[in-house]
Amino acid sequence: MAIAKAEVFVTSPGRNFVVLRITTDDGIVGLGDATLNGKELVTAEYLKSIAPFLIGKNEDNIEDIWQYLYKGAYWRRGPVTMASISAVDVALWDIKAKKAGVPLYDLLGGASRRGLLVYAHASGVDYPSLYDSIDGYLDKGFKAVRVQFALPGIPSTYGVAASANAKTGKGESSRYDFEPARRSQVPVEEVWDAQTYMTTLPKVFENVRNKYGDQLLLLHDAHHRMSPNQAAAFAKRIEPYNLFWLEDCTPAEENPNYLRVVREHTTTPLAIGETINSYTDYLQLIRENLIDYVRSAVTHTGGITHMKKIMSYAEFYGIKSGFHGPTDISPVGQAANFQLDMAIPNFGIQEVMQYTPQTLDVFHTSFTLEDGYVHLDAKKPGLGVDFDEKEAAKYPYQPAPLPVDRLLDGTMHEW
Ligand code: EZ4
Ligand code: CO
Repeated sequence: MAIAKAEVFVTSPGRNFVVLRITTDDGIVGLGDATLNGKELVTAEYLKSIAPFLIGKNEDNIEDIWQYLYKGAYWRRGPVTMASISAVDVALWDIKAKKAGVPLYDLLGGASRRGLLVYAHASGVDYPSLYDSIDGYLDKGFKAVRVQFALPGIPSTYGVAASANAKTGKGESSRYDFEPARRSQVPVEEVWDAQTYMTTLPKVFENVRNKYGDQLLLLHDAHHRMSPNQAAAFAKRIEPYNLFWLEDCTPAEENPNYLRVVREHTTTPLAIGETINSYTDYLQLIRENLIDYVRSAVTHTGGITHMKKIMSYAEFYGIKSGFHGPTDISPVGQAANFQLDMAIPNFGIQEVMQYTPQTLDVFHTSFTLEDGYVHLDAKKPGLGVDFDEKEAAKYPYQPAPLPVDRLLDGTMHEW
C-alpha cells in the first residue's frame, strides 16, 4: 500500500499536454494532468522535482499528501505549484476509485444528476459564418453556446476560429482551431480595441437572440479586456439579451473590487476564475457575492481536494460551477472536471471543446455527449480515461506560447 512510481510525460498530439502517472506497489495506475498552456515544461519540471517525495507514501492518504505538497512547498500557491499539486491529487483520486471499483464521483458523494449540461464554442468572422457555427452545434444537440465575433478592422479576435474550415461549425470542421496554440518560439501579437468591441458585440447578441429565440443558452467570454467601468456599461447594455453568463468582463484577478463596480449596475450573471488557482483568490469574490459562477479548472486549482472545498464554500452563497474546459486541459483533466461536476450540488454548466483525433488516440476516453449533456460511464472505475504511452511518444513537445495583446497605439494589454 504505497506509491512505487511517479512518471511525467509531455506529449503534443495537436497541442502540448503534461501527464503524471502514479503507480502503486500493487500495480494500480492513476493519472493526473498538469498542463499549463504555454508553460508545459515548467509544470513537468515541478512534478519531476516532487516525484521522489511521493515514493513510499500511502496512496490512500490524499488529504495528507495534498497538505504535504501545499504547506510543505513553503512557496505556496501560484499556477505552477497548484497545477502540479492538482496532477498528484487527481492521480490519487483515480487510484482510490479504481481500488473501490467505482467511478470517482461515487467517492465524492455520488451522482447528483443524470448528465452534465455543457456549452460549446461558436464563433464567426461575419454573420453567415457565426450562424453556421451555431447551427452546427444545435444540430448536434447542444443547448448552450459561447458566442464570439470578429471585430471589424482588427486582424484577429480572441475566441474566433482562425481557419476557413472551423467557420462552419459542422462535423470535423467544427474543431476550434484558434485555441491550439500557434506553434512558434515567441508569442503571436494581437491587437485590441475596446471601443470597437463594446459597440459591435451588443448587436451580435441581439441578432443571435432574435434569430434563435429565448431558449438558447448564450454565453460570452470578454477575456479580461474591459476596465471595471467599461465592463459595467457593457454588462448593463447586454441585459436584454439574457446571457447565461458574461465571463472575465474585467481583470478582477488584479483586484476583486473591480467586480463590485460591475455588480452595482447590472444583473447580467458574472463568471470568473480561469486564471485563479486557490481559495485565497475566491474568498472575497464568494463572500461578497461578486460572482455567479466559479470558472477555474480542477487541474489548475489544486485538484479535486481543493476545488471541492471552494465549491462547498460557494454553495453557501448560491454560487455555481462553470469549470474551465478548453482543449488546453487534457482529457485527463477534463475527466477530473466531469467527475466533480457529477457530484457537487451546485453544478452550473461545463465547458467542452473538440479534441483532435490524435489527442483521442493518446487518451482513451469513456464519456459520451448526447443531446447537449455529457454522460460518464458508470461502469468505468476511476476517472474513466486511459493513457497510451506509446502513442504519446509519437508527438514530441513543441513550443507554443500564448499570444500577447496590444492596444492600437502599441500599449501592452491583457490578452
Ligand atoms: O484563453 O484556455 O474560456 N476560455 C478561455 C480559454 C483560455 C485558454 C488559456 O489557456 O478563455 O480560451
Ligand atoms: Co475564458
